[in-house]
This record gives sequence, structure tokens and C-alpha cells, in this order.
Amino acid sequence: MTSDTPYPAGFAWGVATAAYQIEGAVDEGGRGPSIWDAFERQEGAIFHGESAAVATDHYHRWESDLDLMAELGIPAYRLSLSWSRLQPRGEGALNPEGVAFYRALLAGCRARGIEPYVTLYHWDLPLALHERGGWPARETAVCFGEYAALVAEELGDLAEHWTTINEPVCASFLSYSWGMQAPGHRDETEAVRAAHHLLLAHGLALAAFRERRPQAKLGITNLVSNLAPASEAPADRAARDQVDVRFNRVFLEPVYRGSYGADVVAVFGEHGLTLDEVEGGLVRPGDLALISAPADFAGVNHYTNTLIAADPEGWGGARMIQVEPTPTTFDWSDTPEALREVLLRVSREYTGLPLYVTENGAAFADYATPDGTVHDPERIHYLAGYTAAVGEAIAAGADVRGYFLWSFLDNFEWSHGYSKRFGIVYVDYPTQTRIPKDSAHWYRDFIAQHTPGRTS
Ligand code: IFM
Repeated sequence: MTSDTPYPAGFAWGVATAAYQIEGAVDEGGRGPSIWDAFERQEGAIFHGESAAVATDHYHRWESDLDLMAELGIPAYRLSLSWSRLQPRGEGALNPEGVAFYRALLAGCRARGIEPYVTLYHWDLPLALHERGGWPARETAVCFGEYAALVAEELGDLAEHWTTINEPVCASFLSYSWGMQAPGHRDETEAVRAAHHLLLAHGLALAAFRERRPQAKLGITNLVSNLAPASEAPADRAARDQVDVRFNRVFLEPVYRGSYGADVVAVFGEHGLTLDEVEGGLVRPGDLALISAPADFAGVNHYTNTLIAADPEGWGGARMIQVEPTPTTFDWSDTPEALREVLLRVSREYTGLPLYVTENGAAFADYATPDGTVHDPERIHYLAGYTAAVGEAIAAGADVRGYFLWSFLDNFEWSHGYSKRFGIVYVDYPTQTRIPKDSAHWYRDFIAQHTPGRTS
């Protein structure tokens, strides 16, 4: 640590993206369809019926995108692999064209002095596996372990840090219970089964990768929301605890404590989660040892700071209200202390592993001015606050080793289509022109200032 920065030497400053949100080229390079390709075609699933078939065309523009990243002085890049590009049907040998694409991309990062941090799964399940039951089926987790083994063999030499699963809460509850993400189901039992199988997939992938690449640093990324009761009323406090179980604890407890706690089982027991491992049940003998096997880091994504009020009509009898101020186009808060609290909570209550903020950022209504510049003072305000909050968490004892801003490019924001711009680089979608926003220049200078030995 230097005297003028709270961040330790070697701190990874980066940006993050995900394959489906930027790559496009959905029918090229031998890629198979994923659940998102199918979900997009459902009436009303995506804002304005938009599609990620082209997205930011990164599949064709990856070299100039990496050049821009290097010009902006960004030393680390968290990206995800498309499972259905690498394994079009979710089983069998890897697709050579997919392997070649990702080998070139990862080597291209390193050639530019950018360290890649790779995520194996960011929600784009091969459609063929969905047709065999998707995440509610145990077999999907087994297939994921096999996929991870092949990735370790074919690509594992090109990155040190590997995340197994991104935000299992979204790939389970938002996808199988809330109906807002692919495959758009509304069935709480399916969601609980998906949640357990995503965690099992993490465990199987960790073991497979570890065996083939013992030097790799491995972990899972959870979305961790900061939650407080809307009032001191017992009903609001109880509602807050319900949401904490459903959103945070159902994932953090098995991974970092090796069991679903009694509160988690009290909420989800009726859907199959058990304290004990049951032969033939959802949680089977050996599952929890796999899920909680030692990892090398804990990934934390953070966006929301939420008050919880009792509401019999809401999910788990609760209603969520974003803490003010909520200037972002998602109505999410600009309240950086929430990130500090989340990092301290994870490090104090769950794990002493090094933490990485694997995603944090905000969407604003950015536009290009006639002189071809994009001014986003709100994002600079947001980033200044949240990066400072990371420093505060470190000063208070959290072992945070990196921060990945979401996102590098404006991109396809899932069911919200292109309506939410999270990038520090503006994308003019009709022409695919990239324009670094003011925040990109701010981040470049910030990184230089907080990286010993670097200048902008
Ligand atoms: O765009 C998403 C990303 O795919 C997962 N984490 C949250 C981001 C913003 O909603």
C-alpha cells in the first residue's frame, strides 16, 4: 500500500462484460443457440422486442475493442465465455472455432498488457440442455462440470483467475420464479432446484478445473444486495430477513459455510432444500462438500441498496424500495456506503478469502453530443463514490483485491434490451461507433493515480 492510496499493491482495476451482451454473431463460428436466443423470441420478453443477434458486434470487433481498452489504460478485463459457442449442445467435444475465438481473445488481452479474468457461465445456457430440463435438472450441473474440464484443458493456460458462475440468484430466481430472464418461467420449486444445481455446478467446475490447472485461482461470483428494514416495525424487520435469505443467504451460506442454514431451509424446505444431504433428494450426499470446497477468492457483484417493507402481495411477503437518491435509469441508488457495508459483511460473516468486486456500475441516459463527445457526470460521481467505498472497506479490514466496473461498453441489458447504458464507452448501435465517455477518461486517470508506478 502506498501512503496516498488505500488500495494494496497489485490491486486489479478493471472493466467487465459478458459474452451474450456484447458478442453478437449468434449464428456464426459454429455457435449453438442458448436459452436467451429462444427467450428473445417470446412476445413481450424484451423491451421493444430487441435482440442480441448483433449486440455490440464484439465477435468481429474484439481487436479494436481491446486496443481501445489498452488506450484507456485499463489493466484487467473480466469477460465471460459463451457456453453454447464453445459447446453448441452443452455436451461433447468443444467447438474448434469457439476455442480459436477465445484463445485469440485471451491472448489478445495479454498481448496488450490486459489481464483477463474469465467467467465460465454468465446465463447463456445451451438450448439443448434447457430442452433436457435446464437448471432445475441435476444433469445440467454435471454437464457444466464436464464443460469446465474441457475449458481448463483448452483455455486454462491463458488466464489465472476463473469465475465459475455469475450471480446464481439471477440464473435461478429471476429466471425460473420471477419470469423476467430466460427461460422466463414462474415456478418457485423450479427456481430452488435451479439455485441448488447452479451451486453444485460451481462445485463440480471448481473440482474439474483444480485438477487440470492447479495454479488457477478459482471462485464464484454472487450478487450481494444491501438490505435494511423500511421501519423498525417487526413486520418490516421480518420481511427484510426473508429477502436476505432469498436473495443473499441461500447462496452465501452453502458456499462459505458448507450448509444451508436453518433459516434458509425454513423458507425453501417445502421446495426441497434440506439441512441434511438426502439420497435421491435435491441436496444429495457430497453436494455440500463440493459446493463449499476451498476457493481462492470470492466474487461480489453489487448494485442495489434496498429498503424492505412487509407486503403480503410481494415475493416472500416483501416489497423492495430503493434507497434514495436513485438517479440511475434503473432507479437504483447512488449510495456508495452500501458497497462498503456489503464488502464488510461478506468478509466478516462469510469468508476470509480475498474479495473481488466483480461488477459494480450504473446506467444513465447517455447520448452523443453533436461534437461527438459523451458527457456522463452522474457516472463519474457514482464511480468516485463507489471506488472510495472500496477503499473504506479495505481500511476497515476487508481484503479486497480488485474492482471491475460494469461495463466497458454499452450493451444488451437482458430483458431491458438496449435501453440501459452502463458502459464507460458509448456505442452508437446503428454504426457500431465507439465513443469513450467522460467517465472513461476519468477512470483512466483514476487508475493511473491509484496504481503505484503507473502514469496516465
Ligand atoms: O448487465 C448485468 C450483468 O449481466 C449482470 N449483473 C448486473 C448487470 C446490470 O444489470
